[in-house]
Amino acid sequence: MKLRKQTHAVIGMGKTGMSVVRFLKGKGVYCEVFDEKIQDFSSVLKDVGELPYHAGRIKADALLAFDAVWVSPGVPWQHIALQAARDAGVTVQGDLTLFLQYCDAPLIAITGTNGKTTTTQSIQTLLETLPGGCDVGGNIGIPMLDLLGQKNKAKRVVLELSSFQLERCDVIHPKWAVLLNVQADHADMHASPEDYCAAKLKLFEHQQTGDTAVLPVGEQWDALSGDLLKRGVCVYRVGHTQAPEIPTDMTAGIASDASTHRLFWHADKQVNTLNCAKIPTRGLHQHINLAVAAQAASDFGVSQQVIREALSSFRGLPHRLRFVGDVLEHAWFDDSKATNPAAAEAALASFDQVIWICGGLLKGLDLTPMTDVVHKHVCYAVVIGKHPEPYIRLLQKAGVNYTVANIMQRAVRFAAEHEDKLPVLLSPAAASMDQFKNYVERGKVFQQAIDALAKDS
Ligand code: UMA
Repeated sequence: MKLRKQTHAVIGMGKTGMSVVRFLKGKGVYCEVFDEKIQDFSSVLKDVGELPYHAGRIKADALLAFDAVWVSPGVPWQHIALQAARDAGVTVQGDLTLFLQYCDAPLIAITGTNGKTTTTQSIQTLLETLPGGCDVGGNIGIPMLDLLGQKNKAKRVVLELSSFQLERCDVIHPKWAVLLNVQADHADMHASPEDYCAAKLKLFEHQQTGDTAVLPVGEQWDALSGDLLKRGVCVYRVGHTQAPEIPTDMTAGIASDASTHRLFWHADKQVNTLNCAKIPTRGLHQHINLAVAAQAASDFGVSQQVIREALSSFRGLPHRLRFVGDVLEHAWFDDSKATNPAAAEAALASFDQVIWICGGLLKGLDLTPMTDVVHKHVCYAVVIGKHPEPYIRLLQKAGVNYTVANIMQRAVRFAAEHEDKLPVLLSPAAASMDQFKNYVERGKVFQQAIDALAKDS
């Protein structure tokens, strides 16, 4: 696409929109910006200079005069104005399309419902130890176009990609592509679960001989694996298995027997193992992400000693099943990033019994699949959020005692007062935006409430 001679619209002036504007303006391209929530553009535009801007609901015919429209991931792809522009033949894409046109470094791309950030960050940390290093961007919070503007670009790029970013990109061809899992999420943004899954699978559509695809174990992915193998793609299957020996049909993951969980990955056709007890962060789901990172690092030439040292010192990322202190005889864990039921289920299963703080914005998801895990691992629950009803129904069905606390500070107090001095886990199984700016703020408020308890005790 010859950018310069065209007119461009940028939709959504959050992190992504701002990076698109910076990029386009850097190339001397004419653009106008749209945002449906921002009313006062002065603070937003101070970094990029004056631009024509449009506040308020975007109408169906507003975009027809542009050659290209760049849409932020949080703006629904089915938005009526975007549909009208697509129908009229306007190029409507996301920042990933633009990024791929200008990025010439080998691309490692990570998608999945849960575990993307941990995997992406771990891979970047490991590849950064190689000459030429590794840049990181995407859904992790660093807009990918900002990587292109850097003075010292790394020799490799690792991108965390959400379904929103993938659905608004027609062609992507990563050298090393990972699908961690597909679990229920974002039912409010995608037309169907199939549509959500299809967006994630775009990662593999253009892979060929010389590329690597990492897929979960399980029948669901066998056909895709077969198809990729026929195209000459190297396919790794990863996940958790109950087996005393490392299975020959898996490349990386966790193998468990009655007493031990072993993280494994391959290098030069040799299997490498590490006892999970040596890894400071908890949760088999997190350890699988680390196994994928170890595999990526091995494939790209990081030494086995560096990989082992990194795994053995990994404490986990903030708000992801992180131990945050011992207060009033409870161990407290912050898993605020668990914004869907599957993520919370994995966190609960990493404890024998917990006091569970749950609730928030459910995004149209179904909590019923959590019933057995909640019954088995939750001793008592405290519900936060503006709409506690679905959580109450789940807890009743699971036969678990609960209190509705609504706000975090009260939830933390109720949890602390419980007679069983069990670990307390914030793992909401919900997004945070009914009460907080994002999951990070929710985690910080949780920590502040614990600190306040410690001070008063
Ligand atoms: N807006 C509209 N109309 C709408 C929706 C939003 O005009 O219907 C405007 C808002 O007023 C706002 C702007 O769009 O000004 C926000 O755009 P955005 O929601 O795309 O947010 P960004 O700041 O650009 O952040 C996005 C990702 N956000 C989402 O996918 C929702 C960030 O992922 C990502 O880190 C960032 O780009 C950089 O790549 C966050 C996220 O929550 C962490 N991701 C989801 C998740 O992980 O579950 C997918």
